[in-house]
Amino acid sequence: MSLQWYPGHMNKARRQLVEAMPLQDVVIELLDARMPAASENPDIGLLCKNRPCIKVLSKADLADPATTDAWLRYYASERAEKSAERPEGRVVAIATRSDRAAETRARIVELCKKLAFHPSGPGKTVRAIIVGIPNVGKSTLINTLMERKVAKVGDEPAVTKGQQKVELKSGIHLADNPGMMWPKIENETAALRLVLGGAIPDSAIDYESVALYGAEFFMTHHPNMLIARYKLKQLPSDPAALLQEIGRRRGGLRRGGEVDMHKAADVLIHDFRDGSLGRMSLEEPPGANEQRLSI
Ligand SMILES: Nc1nc2c(ncn2[C@@H]2O[C@H](COP(=O)(O)OP(=O)(O)OP(=O)(O)O)[C@@H](O)[C@H]2O)c(=O)[nH]1
Ligand SMILES: [Mg+2]
Repeated sequence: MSLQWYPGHMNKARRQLVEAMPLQDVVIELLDARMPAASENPDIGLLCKNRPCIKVLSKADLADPATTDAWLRYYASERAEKSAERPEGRVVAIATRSDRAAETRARIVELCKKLAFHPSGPGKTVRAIIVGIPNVGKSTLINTLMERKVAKVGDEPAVTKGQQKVELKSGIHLADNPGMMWPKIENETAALRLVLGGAIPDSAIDYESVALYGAEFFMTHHPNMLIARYKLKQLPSDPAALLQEIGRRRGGLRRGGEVDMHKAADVLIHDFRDGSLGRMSLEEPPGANEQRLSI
């Protein structure tokens, strides 16, 4: 199975990114801290590879803290290897969370100035561009950096449809971009994770299969979170049985007692997305305990 979701405004956003790139000093690429690999758009990587990049692991408040630290160590060692051969494309990674706005602001401004590609000098304007997949928190970051709401934010993919430019108090010129996917997502696991995390509309893929994937992952790696959240006496025998149980306990029963599986899927997926199940990561960095998190 491969997944295609590439609405027209993303084509336009891609063209704008190609045009804007030669003027940029720094790229700020947002990745979802719960799934940094699945949320890394290879197309964006190619378009931005000759510019210094701040990889921002957003939504770190929803991810497992130890796994996020492992990802930061991974990017730091990768950077050490790559920066020798490609100094213009240096990479720095930081993790951000919505409840640490002041820290995020200070760190990003400092890094933008430090990494700026074009020669700096008195009065020189630093230009930075924010890129990433849909719903990863780009516009939220713009608002955090501006210290007020200038960009529309929403908990669904493709809220931002056009480029928006702002100037920070520090003098940095910043451009927000619409979330960009790539034309065809070949990796089925990555596609399931992206829908589970909310980067792709629920309608783009069979919703129940996403919930079944999530159910299997949570049963394998976080059984105690499921038991606590749904007040289960024991773990059901398989993912479908878990959805049945959630449906019965959370108002997903149709007349006649049959479980509405779509409703049950909705409950599980949203409990993951908003952190109600608990803080968890779906991926570990290559070489770490990769096997531990795979199903
Ligand atoms: N928990 C948590 N939620 C966040 C964080 N950053 C953003 N969000 C939420 O994620 C959702 C998407 O945020 P946006 O800033 O609109 O995302 P975007 O990348 O601009 O999305 P598009 O414009 O659709 O590409 C919103 O509900 C935000 O409140 C974060 O650090 N932690
Ligand atoms: Mg946006």
